[in-house]
Amino acid sequence: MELISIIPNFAPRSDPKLLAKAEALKPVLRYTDYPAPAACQVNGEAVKTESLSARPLRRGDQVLLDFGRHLVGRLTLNLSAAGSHQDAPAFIQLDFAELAGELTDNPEDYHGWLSRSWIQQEKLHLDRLPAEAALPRRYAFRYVRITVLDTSPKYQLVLKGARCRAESAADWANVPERRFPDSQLRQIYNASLRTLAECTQDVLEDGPKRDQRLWLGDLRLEALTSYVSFRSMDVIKRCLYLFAGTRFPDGRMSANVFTSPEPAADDTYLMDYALLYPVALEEYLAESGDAETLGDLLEPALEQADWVLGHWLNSGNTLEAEAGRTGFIDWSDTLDRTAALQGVLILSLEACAALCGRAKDEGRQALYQTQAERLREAALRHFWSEEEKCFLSGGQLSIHTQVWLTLSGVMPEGRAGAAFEKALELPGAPRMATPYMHHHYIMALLKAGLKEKAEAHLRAYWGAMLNAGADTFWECCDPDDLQASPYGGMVVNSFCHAWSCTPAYIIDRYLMKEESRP
Ligand code: RAM
Repeated sequence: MELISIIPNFAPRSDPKLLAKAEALKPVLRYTDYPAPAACQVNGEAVKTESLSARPLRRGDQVLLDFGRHLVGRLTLNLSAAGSHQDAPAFIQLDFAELAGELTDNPEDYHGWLSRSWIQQEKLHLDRLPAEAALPRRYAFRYVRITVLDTSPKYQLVLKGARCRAESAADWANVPERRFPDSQLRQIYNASLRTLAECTQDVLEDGPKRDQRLWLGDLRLEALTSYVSFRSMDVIKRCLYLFAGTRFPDGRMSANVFTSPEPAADDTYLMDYALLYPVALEEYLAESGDAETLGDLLEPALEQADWVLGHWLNSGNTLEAEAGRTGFIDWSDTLDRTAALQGVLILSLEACAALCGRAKDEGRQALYQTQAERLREAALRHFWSEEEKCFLSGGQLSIHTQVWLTLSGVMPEGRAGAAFEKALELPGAPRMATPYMHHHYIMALLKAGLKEKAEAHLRAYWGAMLNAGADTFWECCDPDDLQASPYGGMVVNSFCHAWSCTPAYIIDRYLMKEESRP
């Protein structure tokens, strides 16, 4: 499934008042300096980093620095020359990697549908040594490999030091103290907060390696996790204003927003992402009780559900089969998304009702509630197969459909567990590809009262990333195929990705016992 939308002459509709509020909420970034690690590798051999001053580097030499943790920031190298006079520029290449495995891939071999320019690589000429080479671009990495492309027969390059100035808007002082029953849960919790902290920048980015911008589905999950940890309320509010402030000309919200040079909606619409906006707004208001935001964002939020009702609902109160093409749900080429989207729509309508309730608009509150109920009844009638004892979408059985129709309250009492198992075990059924989908699967297990299964799945799925050496959680993970990528090559996958940060939320809100919260 390639997600490339290009609408010729697309001109987003902007609301200067909302965008001005978003601008005023820009966070102040916090900076932390990390020196080069004490040990590194030169041409594969472990050495003390301080010994590099006495180890001149020649053409082809490679230094590998492992900063010991994931960083989002800017690198500075301290370089000098040894030997005779520097008679030619030094020429070096830097490769940045979140996972060590990325360094073995050759960027030239990537032929997928995303831009190769996301691969974190830099080539530098150094005309005069000694020099402090401060790289202007921000990178997301733990490992940096420096390759000497050339010096000259007269002189060698000396790496005297390296440091990274890391940046994030997350405030660790806000994270409450927690006690964990075992080290696996503690490690999962910590890695999920590191993931969120690295994504908490000028906006809540989807991934600091790629795409470095605001995606609606990711934002909602980041916000939920932030409520139990950093409580970056202004950044969350800023993101909600950005989505409302720049939209499709017909009022629909874009799936993602560019923030530079000016905020601008992308010409990509994903129905489920837009429908989750009222949900995200309701969740923000439940946390903040911020009346000004309700006043500003209520109508843009309601418009998202209204648009779908007006364009895609048939007389039987189910979404047209074609509507499935406009949604995301998960990376999958074969997934029939219509029934899952009906579930998202129901949740969206419920959120719209709650928002109207907050605004004391009882009339519209009742209308949205009735509509949600009608869609729920219709979904059960239309998608439930009594023969299969699960939901089918376009005749297809998938875990995705079961999950969203459980989250939206359509799944008949006591049937979820068997339906989930059947969908997960059916050979050839669409598999869950992303932590985004695994998050919703866990939430559906919890909603169905299957708490032990939810915890076991959280441990197995996010634990698999930790076992594979993750510091931060990934954009895609198939524990049976760690090389899997929806983009035609793992080298462009992001290994610190917003929608993977939710274990801390799930642990804190659903799995942790009271006595673990001192
Ligand atoms: C990707 C990003 C983002 C996601 C969309 C659908 O390009 O990784 O996180 O929300 O796809």
